[in-house]
Amino acid sequence: MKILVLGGDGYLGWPTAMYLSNKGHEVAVSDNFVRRQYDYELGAESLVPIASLQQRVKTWKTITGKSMPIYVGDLTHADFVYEMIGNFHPDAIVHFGEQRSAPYSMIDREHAVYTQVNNVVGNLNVLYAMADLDPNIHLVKLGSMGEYGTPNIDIEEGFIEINHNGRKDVLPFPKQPGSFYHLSKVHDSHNIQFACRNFGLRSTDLNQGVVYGVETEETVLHPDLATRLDYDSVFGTVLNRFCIEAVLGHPITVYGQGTQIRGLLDIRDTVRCIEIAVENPPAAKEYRVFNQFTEEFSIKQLAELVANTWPGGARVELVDNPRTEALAHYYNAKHTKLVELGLVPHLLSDTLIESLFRVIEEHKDRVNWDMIRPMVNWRKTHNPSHA
Ligand code: NAD
Ligand code: USQ
Repeated sequence: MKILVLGGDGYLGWPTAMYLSNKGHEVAVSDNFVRRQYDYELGAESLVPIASLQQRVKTWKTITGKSMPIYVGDLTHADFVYEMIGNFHPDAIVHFGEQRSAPYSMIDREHAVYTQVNNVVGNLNVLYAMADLDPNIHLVKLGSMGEYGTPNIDIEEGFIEINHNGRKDVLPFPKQPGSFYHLSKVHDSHNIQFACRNFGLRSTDLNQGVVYGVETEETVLHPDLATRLDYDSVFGTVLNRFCIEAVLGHPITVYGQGTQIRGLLDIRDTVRCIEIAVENPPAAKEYRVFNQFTEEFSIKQLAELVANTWPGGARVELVDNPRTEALAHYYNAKHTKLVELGLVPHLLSDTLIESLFRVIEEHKDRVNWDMIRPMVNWRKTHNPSHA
């Protein structure tokens, strides 16, 4: 298949592009490099050094003989999106190309507006380009488990049957996201579902949990093929951060009491889930939702697991929670559809987080300790000068 990977320079987009290329698909990657720009803005950097996208693609070609065209541009520019899709003619578009940090979206008004415009407008341009150029293209869109929030009932995969006043219907599962970033994903989901109904598009919305790990079969082939690993409190995600904190000898920063529960998955399962979604497309006009995670953990469990696995041991510190999120809550989210289609999960208990520790050890001297403590607070302070 011809597959266009949007956000192909990112943490997950780059390993997915190589994985799909290795499986024999014809892959093109697209990015505007804004993720590298956020690093300059924050004074942060990937723990693992990363090559430019051009160098990555060149090394990939040298090692495997496979070409990977690059489209450089911003998805919020419609002309760019139309030209790219018209030029490459993909069978499937895998859309990773959004601002993906909840704390970044909560810095202030400007960052909230940027996040929602970037994500919602970019996604809308992709939907319109598909409708105008080829409604048969399958959009595989990265959403988030955080779209659902933490309701006091089981979370279904996208839809729930509701009985109300003697009538019943199958309706989108209620959404109660916890940041302006997560809200942008909810808006995307609604726009995609409407575009399927209205323009006859087909799409898979993947509500992905928190990803951990940094190595896939492809990233380890050469240092130029490595993907980024974020540890700063704005872009670093929880399990990656906890492992880095342990190796550094920094306390493991559990927000609140650590009783929050989240769905997680290994980066090797992310790339496989995308392959499964792409190779099993929905029917024309179908909008479907898969919950893409493999296991649930409380944040405290993750902290203890890391502290007990790191040979030197680690101190767990309960930090004032900078976020507005439910602490003690019910959580039981369905996640069977990808397994039914062939996903065999890498479970955390069988996974060598030792391999993550090894990569971190190798690069620990690059860490800027000032970037670890939380620096964004969800509860906006009164600031009349910015009214
Ligand atoms: P990332 O920030 O590393 O990668 C996203 C890429 O998209 C970046 O390279 C960025 O430059 C690019 N991009 C952003 N806006 C763009 C625009 N307007 N035009 C062109 N390119 C643009 O993020 P990631 O961790 O690889 O996440 C990829 C996707 O998966 C995101 O949509 C994210 O919401 C979702 N997701 C990530 C995780 C996780 O744990 N990392 C979990 C669930 C869902
Ligand atoms: N947390 C800590 N300590 C830390 C960092 C995080 O206790 O040092 C806690 C947070 O309070 C939160 C949980 O860990 O309860 C997860 O935080 P996170 O930063 O790992 O994940 P989140 O902000 O939800 O965002 C990440 C990705 C995002 C994706 C989402 C999937 O950045 O792109 O959509 O995971 S999900 O969480 O399922 O919504």
